[in-house]
Amino acid sequence: MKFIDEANIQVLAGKGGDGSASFRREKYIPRGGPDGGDGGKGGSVIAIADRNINTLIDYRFARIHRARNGEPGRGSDCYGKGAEDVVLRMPVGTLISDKLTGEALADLSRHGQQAVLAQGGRGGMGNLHFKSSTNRAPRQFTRGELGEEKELHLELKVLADVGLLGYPNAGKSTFIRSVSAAKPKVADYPFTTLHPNLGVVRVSDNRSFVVADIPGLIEGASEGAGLGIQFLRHLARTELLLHLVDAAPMEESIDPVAQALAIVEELRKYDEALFQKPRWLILNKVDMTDSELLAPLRARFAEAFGATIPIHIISALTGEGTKQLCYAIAEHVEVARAVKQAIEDAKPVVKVAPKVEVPMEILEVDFPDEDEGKQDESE
Ligand SMILES: Nc1nc2c(ncn2[C@@H]2O[C@H](COP(=O)(O)OP(=O)(O)OP(=O)(O)O)[C@@H](O)[C@H]2O)c(=O)[nH]1
Ligand SMILES: [Mg+2]
Repeated sequence: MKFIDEANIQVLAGKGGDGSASFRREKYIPRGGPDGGDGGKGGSVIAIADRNINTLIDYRFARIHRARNGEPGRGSDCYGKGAEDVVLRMPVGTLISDKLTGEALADLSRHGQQAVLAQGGRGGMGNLHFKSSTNRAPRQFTRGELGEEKELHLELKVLADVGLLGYPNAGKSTFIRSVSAAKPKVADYPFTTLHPNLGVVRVSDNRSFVVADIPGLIEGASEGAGLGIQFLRHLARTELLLHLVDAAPMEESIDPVAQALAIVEELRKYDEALFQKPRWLILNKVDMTDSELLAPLRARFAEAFGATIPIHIISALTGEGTKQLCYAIAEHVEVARAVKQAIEDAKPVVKVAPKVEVPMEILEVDFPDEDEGKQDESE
């Protein structure tokens, strides 16, 4: 079961360009002043949270992300060009940690949030930088700093927005197959599904939600009957539960209303919070249901569950009613997400302390040109 999406990547920032130690040499100015420019900064590798990206799958294919080096400074006051940063777009909710130390580096919890994964090296200083009234012909310069390199572990908890609940054979897996690209096994015997499956339902561009299909529940599940209720924990963070009901049971003795009530009772025993979540009744297999029996059945459900419970009638097999249902779910989920986001936005932003800069080592060059040396010594 894959409720966690993960990837390991390597990020390599660029080295800063070296500073240049150079003196002006023009035809009629034999002893020109220092003109060595600074090196450009190395490119950094930066992560940015993007709500339009849902998975880390791209990072399992592209593992190495390298930013370019800064260009070295040159004579004639030429500064080296800085390298551009490499920007990696990741899903909101991605946790980034150092693979070797396990240290958490960033938690991309909101859209647009950025984190520097590998800092590009600073450019070195050219000798022009060291010019002063007492040092008119500086030979000093500094080298560009090395860029950071890290092995990172990316982790994304794929949170289901919607959970499917229901008796075995109600058609939960058939439903997720018909509305998403997920292809869990479907069969006409109970407990076909043995572990949870996630499916992404895309109702239109940029409108999608994730559905979790879990193994069926039966009466007594909270005491361990069937596969038990262990899988209900996967529904803890969903915004909506869809309770699928087989509206056309094979055995005439089965009463869909009583069966559905029994499952809700298991839910209540498992966790009051889950029981209190918004829950819709989905009467499935309408293609098999006698149309005359449908209205009375619906009325019995409304009576048993309360008139305010939303009831949808679908056929997961033929697709009847599923499109309207998915639009309604998308709307519900969007409102719930907006409320969550508003709560998140109201939290104070944690500020990261700026990195302490290490002073650069100052190097000196020896110019073979005697004249320059003498001039330097005389000052
Ligand atoms: N006629 C008809 N059959 C359906 C419909 N939905 C599901 N079925 C059938 O019902 C049987 C059970 O479907 P599943 O999707 O495996 O049911 P499930 O709820 O996932 O079952 P478990 O994984 O065992 O809990 C299969 O034979 C499906 O083809 C429907 O809308 N109409
Ligand atoms: Mg199933």
